[in-house]
Amino acid sequence: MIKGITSVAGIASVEAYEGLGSLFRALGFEQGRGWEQSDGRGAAFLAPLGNLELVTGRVPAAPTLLIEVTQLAATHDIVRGWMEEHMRGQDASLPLQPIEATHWNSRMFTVDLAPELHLGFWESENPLHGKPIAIEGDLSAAGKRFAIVVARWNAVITDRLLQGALDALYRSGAAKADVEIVRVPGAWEVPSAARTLAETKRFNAIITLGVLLRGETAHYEAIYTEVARGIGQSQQETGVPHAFGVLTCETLEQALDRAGLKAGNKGFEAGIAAIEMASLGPKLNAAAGARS
Ligand code: DLZ
Repeated sequence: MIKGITSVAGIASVEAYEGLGSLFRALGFEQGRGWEQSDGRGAAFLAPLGNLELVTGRVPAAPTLLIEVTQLAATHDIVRGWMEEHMRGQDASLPLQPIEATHWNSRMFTVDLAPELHLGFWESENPLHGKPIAIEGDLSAAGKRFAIVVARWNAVITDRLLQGALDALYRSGAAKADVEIVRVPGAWEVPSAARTLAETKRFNAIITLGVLLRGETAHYEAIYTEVARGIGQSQQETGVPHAFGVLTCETLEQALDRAGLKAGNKGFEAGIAAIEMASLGPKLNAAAGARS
């Protein structure tokens, strides 16, 4: 039932709030979905793992907000560089402590980034500590850019697929300005448009949508094979994830079932896959970097 833990830190000044956002992004936090109201706003920064620790007896002399990292010295350098730039002139002795050994087989440094924000950054001596069981993408589309290529042929169905894909993106936090929709004549044209978009490197993922009906297409298999191959090739050669939402159906009824009736909406599923893959790439690169 438990899904996650949120620690809320109130920041008194707007300047400090905005500055801290730049530091947390530089440290590699993933930006989550924020909020804004007339009397305040919030910015979320996501970490792959979290835990709530209850302590009794000897309480460790550590801040109550601890961030586990994989490269403590590099983290210390980033924090020091940021403080020198953002807190210059405020206090000659920066409230950044050196890295020290803890009594729990780790090394840690503490820092006061704001009067309300006392943090401890630490790294375990055991390289496997805190390692997630699997690396996987998350389902936040906030701050990511998507292109959707949708075929006009069989528009009664592809429009529903498009609505499904947009539903997935917007409900997962994508901004409307970050979603580009491109319409092409038919499924045959989907791969080349997807490739052109992917090559711009402006998008974190591409969603391809179309419907091929066996009865309507003389060389159904040949067309389908080329469309699937072209989309797959574009994904592999550009390195930009492409979600595959091109339906191949025997009948119109079958296609309708997959576009929001009996068998879900394949456009929605393609949208969710695109969101997940858009965040997986950076995580895989970060994991590879941490290992090297
Ligand atoms: C020509 C054609 C046919 C017969 N059937 C379909 C179909 O079921 N689904 C689809 O998306 N497109 C179809 N097309 C159009 C081709 O994909 C393509 O747009 C045209 O051949 C022009 O290149």
